[in-house]
Amino acid sequence: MPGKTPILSRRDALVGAAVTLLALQGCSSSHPRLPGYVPPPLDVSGARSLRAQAAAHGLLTGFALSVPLLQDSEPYRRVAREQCSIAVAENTMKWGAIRPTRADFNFDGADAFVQFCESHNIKMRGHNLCWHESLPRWFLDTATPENARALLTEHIRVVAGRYRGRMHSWDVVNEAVWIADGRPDGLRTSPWLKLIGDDYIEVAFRTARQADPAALLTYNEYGLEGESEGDQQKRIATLLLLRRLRQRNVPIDAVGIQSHIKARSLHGYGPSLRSFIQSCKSMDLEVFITELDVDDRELPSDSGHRDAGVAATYADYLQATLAEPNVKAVLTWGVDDAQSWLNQRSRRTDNKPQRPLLFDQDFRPKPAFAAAAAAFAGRSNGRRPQNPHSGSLQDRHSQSL
Ligand code: 9MR
Repeated sequence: MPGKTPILSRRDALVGAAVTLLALQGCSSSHPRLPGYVPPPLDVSGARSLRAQAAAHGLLTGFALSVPLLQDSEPYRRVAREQCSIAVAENTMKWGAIRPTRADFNFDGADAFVQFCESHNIKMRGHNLCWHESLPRWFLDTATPENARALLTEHIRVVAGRYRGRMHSWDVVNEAVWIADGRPDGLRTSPWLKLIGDDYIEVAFRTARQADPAALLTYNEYGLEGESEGDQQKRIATLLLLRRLRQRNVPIDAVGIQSHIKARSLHGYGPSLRSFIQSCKSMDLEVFITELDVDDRELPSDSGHRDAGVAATYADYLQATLAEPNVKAVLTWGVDDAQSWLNQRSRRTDNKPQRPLLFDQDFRPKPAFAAAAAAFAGRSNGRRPQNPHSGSLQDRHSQSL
């Protein structure tokens, strides 16, 4: 395995602790098909929930939720209401879902998500207002340099305005940096950039602030996490973008680090990501881990081993990021392994389903759950005392937890 460094041994120690914890609670990391396996009656509700453990350490936590599953599956709803203090709709608030035609907005799914969250005291992230993907066919066919700015601002005014005062945060612009497009500023030549120009990001944030002044406005990005040269370039381009926005007084409050990470990645996770998060702090930006999951394609077939490797990666990654006090929320991209997008988009060579999340296909907590809980608990050790006289953004949101 790559990277046999002190980080690995610390990680292995944490996983050992996580697995021991589960064993003590009556849960095994074994796979259901191993002989003698009995499905564990493990209770992770109440004080043992991630939501409770996160709150005790200054964090919000939860999942990306599928609205169709919220409507169809009671076990899914149960885990969501037990575990989440914050949630995001995986697909239901995207352009593709909300804008069937130029003239129509369909809020059925988004309203159902909001209704579920509000009735269970779960804060909400809105995802997303401006992205190069999930754009409806009519948009691609009819948007022009003449009408694109109005289409963007109208959409943000209507969608963010509908939920004004109710969202914790919006992903206002998603994935605007793409080094391979070769621009000096690192921006992606997305339809928005081509139609509006490079100030589309600024336009989106300013419109979102007007439409929903209380929500934390977030720039959400992936590929920022690792130690590779590509991730380093993306971090630099993203920081330059954030700095330009700050210099122009564009209203932005937070950065979403998506965190689609890999088990046993060659490059690991840690020092460079922490320094990125610290740079965000120096710009008075909060950080949310918005789409955490662990791709297990580099791990062997056996699911017990895979669950341990995935848990190790959660432990390592969360320990690194949660040491930074401006990290305020951790959301995984899905609830249970069976629903993960990775099982559509990133198949394993052995054709076994990936096991990237905190709950298995039967909604049983996995070793990764215990790893996350242990990382939340460990956060208090690294927390700095708060200055009660400071009125910073960070303090304001700590108070709202
Ligand atoms: O998980 C989402 C998948 O179901 C959708 O088909 C896809 C396209 O809308 O988007 C996936 O979610 C993405 C998120 O919106 C932005 N970051 C990357 C996520 C995984 O692709």
